Amino acid sequence: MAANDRAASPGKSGQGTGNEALMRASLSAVAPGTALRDGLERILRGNTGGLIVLGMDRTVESMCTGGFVLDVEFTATRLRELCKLDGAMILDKDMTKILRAGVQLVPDASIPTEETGTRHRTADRVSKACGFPVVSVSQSMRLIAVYVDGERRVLEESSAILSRANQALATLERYKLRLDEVAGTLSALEIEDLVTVRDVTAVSQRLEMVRRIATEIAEYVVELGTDGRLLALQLDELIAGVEPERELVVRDYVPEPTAKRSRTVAEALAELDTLTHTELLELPVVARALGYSGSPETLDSAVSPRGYRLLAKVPRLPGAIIERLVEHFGGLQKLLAASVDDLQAVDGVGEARARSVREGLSRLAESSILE
Ligand code: 3AT
Ligand code: 3AT
Ligand code: MN
Repeated sequence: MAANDRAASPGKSGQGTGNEALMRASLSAVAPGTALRDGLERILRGNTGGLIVLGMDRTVESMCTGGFVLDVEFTATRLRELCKLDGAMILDKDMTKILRAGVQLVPDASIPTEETGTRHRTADRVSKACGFPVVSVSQSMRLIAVYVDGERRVLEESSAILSRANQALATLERYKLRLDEVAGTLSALEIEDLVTVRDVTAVSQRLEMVRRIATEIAEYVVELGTDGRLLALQLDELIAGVEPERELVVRDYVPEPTAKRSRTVAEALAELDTLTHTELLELPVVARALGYSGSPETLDSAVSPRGYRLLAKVPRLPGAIIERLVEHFGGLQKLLAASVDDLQAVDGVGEARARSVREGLSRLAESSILE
């Protein structure tokens, strides 16, 4: 899959089909910093080629002819030496052992492949036949590729991946700033009970955009291995709290079910996830994903939050208590108006906790209005 394809539908990559997950795991297994990558780089530098199957089972066994049965511990240097032999190498699934070397692989010739060269046609076919990843090191083109069920990914230099990752990171930073803005506005409007569907939708939209670019960067982090440590730290810091916030907004605003329309929190979240990049840019479409009708009038209609998102900002308040508070009071405005005594009417809320909720909410109200 090309980088562009991935960028076009990153929402779906979060869930990951079986193949996507296996490709990610394989890229992680050959990422810089691993012994396998070290071995592959040595093969490249030595100007030989390689064909390595990352797993052994009956199917692989049935495709093996000739070669040597070894069953020795895997090391990068052994990998490089044994690749001087003609033929393929077979590792165990955990890549701790070299099971065979110098093997001629004979996959079913009826398996279609568009690769050229016997090594690469074989890699493609074997990956399709056995389900294990297959790595090729091309001698003539000097590149390393991973095949997973016929999908081929060429490994790139860390510097090339990093420069794309850093561009994505800069975009993420911009998206995050904008998200913080609209989320701050939403909090202030919630305190004053002036929220419209448009404000909620804008926050959901921005959360989704941040999440998608973050997914893309997380894939670079996998590919970069130890070269991506700094990137991973920056990513974690930027997206802290984004995933919970995404759910809290939906829990606050998903419309009560009516005869015509009903949407659960999980459905709304799934719906947001499936929006294409273009759909995500249109507020009415995002509003519809949340469960609203999505007409222009709807965007300007008033809504009130249940209170999950702001309660989550009160320190040390367990989820079960938040649930009961929302259920008891039925909305943020009532919670804001509740006295310490009122709050204590809720099961599990003693005087100390009632005070801390009261103070927490008052502090949020003050800071939101000042912004
Ligand atoms: P050399 O002595 O190295 O020439 P070899 O038996 O060691 O012969 P290799 O495995 O090094 O053979 O393969 C060399 C090339 O021979 C690679 C490929 O272009 C061609 N070749 C090998 N097997 C086949 C095949 N089944 N069909 C078409 N070409 C093949
Ligand atoms: P290069 O890009 O030249 O490295 P290629 O796909 O052009 O790869 P070749 O036909 O030149 O492949 O073959 C190069 C070597 O690949 C020859 C042999 O050591 C290995 N190889 C090719 N086919 C098989 C196979 N079926 N099983 C094991 N090793 C193979
Ligand atoms: Mn060749």
